[in-house]
Formats: sequence, C-alpha cells, structure tokens
Amino acid sequence: MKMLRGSAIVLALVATSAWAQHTGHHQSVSSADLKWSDVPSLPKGAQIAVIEGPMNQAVPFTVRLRFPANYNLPAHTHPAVERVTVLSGTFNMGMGEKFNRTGTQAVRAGDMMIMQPGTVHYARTDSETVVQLHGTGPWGITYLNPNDDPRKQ
Ligand SMILES: [Cu+2]
Repeated sequence: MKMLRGSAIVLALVATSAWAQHTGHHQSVSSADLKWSDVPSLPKGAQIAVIEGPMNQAVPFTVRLRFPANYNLPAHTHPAVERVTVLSGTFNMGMGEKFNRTGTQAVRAGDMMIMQPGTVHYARTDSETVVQLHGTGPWGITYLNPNDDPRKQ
C-alpha cells in the first residue's frame, strides 16, 4: 500500500482508538491487543473480540470467537451470510436441525466455510478453537429450539 509519510503516523493513532467501529481507515490489528469478552447470545464459555463492526448494524464486521474444549453450539441460523475461517483448533460443523456428534465436518486451522442466511447448522469443539467471522451486518443468531438461547435463560 502506498502511503504518504506524515499520514502513516496519524492513521496508526486513529486505528488504535477506532477498533470496533467502522471508520474506513487503515487498521492494523495485533492479536495480542484483542479485547475478549463473554458473548450473551452464545452458550457459556465462548468469548468474542470485535475487530470491526458493530455487528448489529449494516456495516462490514470482523470478529473472533474463542470456544473452550468440548463446547457445544446448538442448531441455529443467522440472518446474514456466515463466513467462518478457523484460526486455531478444529471447529466441527454439522448441517441440519438435529445435533449429531458424529455428523460434523472438521473445519481445521486455515480452512473456511461460507453459509447462506437461514442455513440451519450446529458446531462443537474437542479442543480450544478460535474462529474468525467476517461479513456484513446486521448479524444475529436464532436458535431452532428457543430453550437453547442463553439470552432467555
Ligand atoms: Cu453459526
């Protein structure tokens, strides 16, 4: 990328304060600086770091999700295209309404999956797994069985 010398410093300063906002500015993201927090919409144990967003608006988003070992994510859908890139560990993804331990496909570090809105899917981990989601909001998650939704518990 070609950049004027003086503006590079200004952009770097903006980038550090502009995470989690869609600014259209150059951003350089170091994984060590990510701020992780719990995710109210996901079963306990998952954490999220928002790099770009916010996810609930019609803007591009990039987030990372960290799942502990032996994590189960029940069947659900999203209102927007889901693009999942696995960064570490293995994300075992299954298609369909019924959670089936043996019916998952291993999505490994470096692999990715793209799912259309409304596709019913579920996932589980055997070891700690970090995935990156990117796309365009507004994002959301709807559980097939409302009792699976931690926001309603
Ligand atoms: Cu999903």
